[in-house]
Amino acid sequence: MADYDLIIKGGTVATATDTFKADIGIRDGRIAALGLGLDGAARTLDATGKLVLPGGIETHCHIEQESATGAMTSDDYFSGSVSAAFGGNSTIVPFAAQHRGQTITDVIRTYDDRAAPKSVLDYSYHLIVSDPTETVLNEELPMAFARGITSFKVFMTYDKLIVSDEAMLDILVTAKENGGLTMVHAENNALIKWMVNRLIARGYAAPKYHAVSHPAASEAEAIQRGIALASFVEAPLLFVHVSTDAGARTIADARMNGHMIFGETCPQYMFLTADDLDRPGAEGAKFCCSPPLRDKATQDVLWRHLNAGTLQLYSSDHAPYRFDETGKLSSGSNPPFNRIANGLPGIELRAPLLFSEGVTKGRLSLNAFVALTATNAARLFGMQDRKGSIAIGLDADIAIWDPEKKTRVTATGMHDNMDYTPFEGLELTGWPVTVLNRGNVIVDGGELKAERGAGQFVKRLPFDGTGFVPARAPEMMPATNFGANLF
Ligand code: DUC
Ligand code: ZN
Ligand code: ZN
Repeated sequence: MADYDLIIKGGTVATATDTFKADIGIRDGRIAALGLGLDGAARTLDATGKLVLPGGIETHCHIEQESATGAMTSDDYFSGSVSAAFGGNSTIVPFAAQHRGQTITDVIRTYDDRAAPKSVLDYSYHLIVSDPTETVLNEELPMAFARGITSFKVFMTYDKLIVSDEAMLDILVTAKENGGLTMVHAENNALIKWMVNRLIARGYAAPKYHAVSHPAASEAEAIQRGIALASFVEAPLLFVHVSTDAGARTIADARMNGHMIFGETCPQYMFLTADDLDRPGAEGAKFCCSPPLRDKATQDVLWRHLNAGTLQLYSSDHAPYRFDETGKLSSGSNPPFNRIANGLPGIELRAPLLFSEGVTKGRLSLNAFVALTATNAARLFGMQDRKGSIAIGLDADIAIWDPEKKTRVTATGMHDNMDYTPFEGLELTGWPVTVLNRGNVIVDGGELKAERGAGQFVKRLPFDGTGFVPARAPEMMPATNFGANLF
């Protein structure tokens, strides 16, 4: 009998901390051995000249999700997970959205029904909580955490999703007490609404005014407020899709002060700018997302924040709405900016964009790339016992990258259910040519090898933040409890 089911031979392995030559022996879906000259497998993959990296973990994507205004994303759990797999990912964590009036139990059941028969990748969900009733806070969220769904997102903007500051405090405390991690969309609702109303009233309705209506000040203020609330109750808080220098610097400052504050940014803020919203006709609608695209100076500064560790996550925020009446043009062929579905597709390009622009061009180390695309997500979202690195005992979730492979991005080359890509025409160097999930080859040589529904639900651990929570000097411990058991 063979010692291993599969050996990946001759590659250069990289983790978030180390780069070394090793073969990888895989047995029963897990990494069983690492070493040179491994032998005795039913099957061998030759990785000579290739990089052998942990499979990506995409923890910010919207798949088979209704928005608060009723629009359905174009990708379901099959096309979304397939596209993610072709982009070097082994695990996805999309959102399971509660709309007001829905119970969390129903939401989870709905998403289980959507994901289990279709996902080719292992998956979990973050809940979106828009209706934090007493039952949700005291019964349903603790129940979801116990089921291994240990993170959820709340919104500081959008009338149909926004939670008040008081509700946010309740939510943060509930998460803290039950081992959950709160994620937040931080933009100032009043400022955006005020801008939208004035712009539309004065006839400034073209897509480019979407960026004008969501100024950097809106993000900066909401991040400051979110930090004030979270640090007051000493709860961890993750700011998603950070798009401004002011926002990122506020996060860096909070971390410097020892608060459990984390940040994520996305490829659209690093590779596109608000100028893309000013393309002819309605084309700019393809680039409407919130927070909006910014400018070249912000791109440069976000690279620095990624390298400096201010932002631990880099996610696609894949929110696929087609450029037709089902998506971007649901309010007509020339919609005002405030009636365009918010979001860009990009789940397949997330890691290749960062590899090409970061690793290939020398702006990011290979180990930082691994941390940003896999390891940090595993640790922040409670999957570190199974995923996010290459080590004996972990799931054999692996992406084999050809660092020389050149790809010209086209919409038709993508495997999602979209009719455009905002990254059309970019020339990339480096691509994940073979992808494994729990030892099974799911993508190889440009072909899908996985069965629909082969992915499994990942029961995640409570948030613990080991290695991520900033060190805090004892004199900086806030004296907020005043001896009473308030939170
Ligand atoms: N927030 C997201 O995270 N994605 C799409 C739109 C939004 O508001
Ligand atoms: Zn958001
Ligand atoms: Zn999103």
